[in-house]
Amino acid sequence: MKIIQSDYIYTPLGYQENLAVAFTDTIKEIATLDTLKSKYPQAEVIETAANSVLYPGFINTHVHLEFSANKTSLKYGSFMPWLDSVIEHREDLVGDCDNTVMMGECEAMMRSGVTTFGAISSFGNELEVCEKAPQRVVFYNELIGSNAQYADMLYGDFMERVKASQSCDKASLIIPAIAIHSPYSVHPIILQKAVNVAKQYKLPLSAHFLESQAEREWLEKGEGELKSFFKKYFNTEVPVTNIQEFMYAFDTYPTHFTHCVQANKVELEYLAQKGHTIAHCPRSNRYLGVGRLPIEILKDLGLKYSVATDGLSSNDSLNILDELRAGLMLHHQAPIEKLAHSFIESITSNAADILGLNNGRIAVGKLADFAVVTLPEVPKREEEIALWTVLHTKEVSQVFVDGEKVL
Ligand code: MCF
Ligand code: FE
Repeated sequence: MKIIQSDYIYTPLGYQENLAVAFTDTIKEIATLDTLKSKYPQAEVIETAANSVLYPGFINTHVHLEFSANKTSLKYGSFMPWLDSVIEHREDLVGDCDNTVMMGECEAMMRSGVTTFGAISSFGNELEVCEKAPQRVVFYNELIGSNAQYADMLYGDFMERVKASQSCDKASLIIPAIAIHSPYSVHPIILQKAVNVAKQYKLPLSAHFLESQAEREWLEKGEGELKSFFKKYFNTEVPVTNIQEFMYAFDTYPTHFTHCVQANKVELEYLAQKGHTIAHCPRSNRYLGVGRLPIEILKDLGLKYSVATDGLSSNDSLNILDELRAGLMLHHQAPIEKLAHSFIESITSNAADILGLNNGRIAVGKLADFAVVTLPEVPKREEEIALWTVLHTKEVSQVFVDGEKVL
């Protein structure tokens, strides 16, 4: 048994003072330090610095580790030139991205307090790193392929990767999962098969959806910049699906849709009604010039979102607190204190609910994943702790995963 105390604890009831948490790999009890010490006299007591806040470990629901080598290769500014540059540099970038580079990025995420991340994997190359990484990893095996001719082969390869992630050692904290790349890049036949696999094994399911204006135009009219892209690289001129058909394919299984920046109100309402959720990537959206997700309307629609970093293919760091700070700037019209609260919720309890994990909250019975944030001085008002956390934390001071101290 371990006991950790800090000046504040972020609980489902808000920031609470003068409490401590007793835990093994799960949270056993929350009470005053004296109470816990007398109840568990053998427990190791963990100190935290003054002005520390104990958070449930942060969760980054959407990241592409295999693009971790990108710094100045991919073109930013708008979506299609970016996609062209991915095609041009993908091989080199993936080749340059060895286990050391990827592990470095897992550690960078950890220093920002991330104890769980959702890794989108195109080739399965990241599995070894994700097994060794200290964090829990929702390992999203990506399905991609719009050409019916190669669909069976691609699906076969995809299923091999799914199986490999299903047979990882329990101690690796790998959670197998499925990612559909996008409506423009996945043939509806294999899409439905993959959704059925997710349903059968109850695997977390995710898909990039309505990220750019080009995607919308292509799916709606078979026109726009994606038309010349498909003509050039795949010698086709008709989309394999449309917005509705793609969305309906997920009707019976709650899915985490990434971006949705170009979704209209009716589509967002539909996603909400079916119990789906959104991964919101502020910096990726800004760097690829795709627009702003109107997060201010999501609450009324009952649509849950997480804030996530996406990969270094469309970002400058995988630090989740860098992402929240960028989000505060992107959504400049929103009341800042409330937004900071919503963001913290989005990377803790919301993210855990979205991924179906028993963490993300400091409450009895939850998994003992924690991040300790140390504020530079005494917070003068409790209602601003979320904001000060986001603004002042470049790196957290301690991290625990599954009850073990990893930082
Ligand atoms: O989320 C961003 C932008 N939207 C789509 N895909 C990706 C993102 N970052 C990396 N990707 C990957 C995707 O997983 O890019 C590849 C896919 O494997 C290119 S799709 C031709
Ligand atoms: Fe992505």
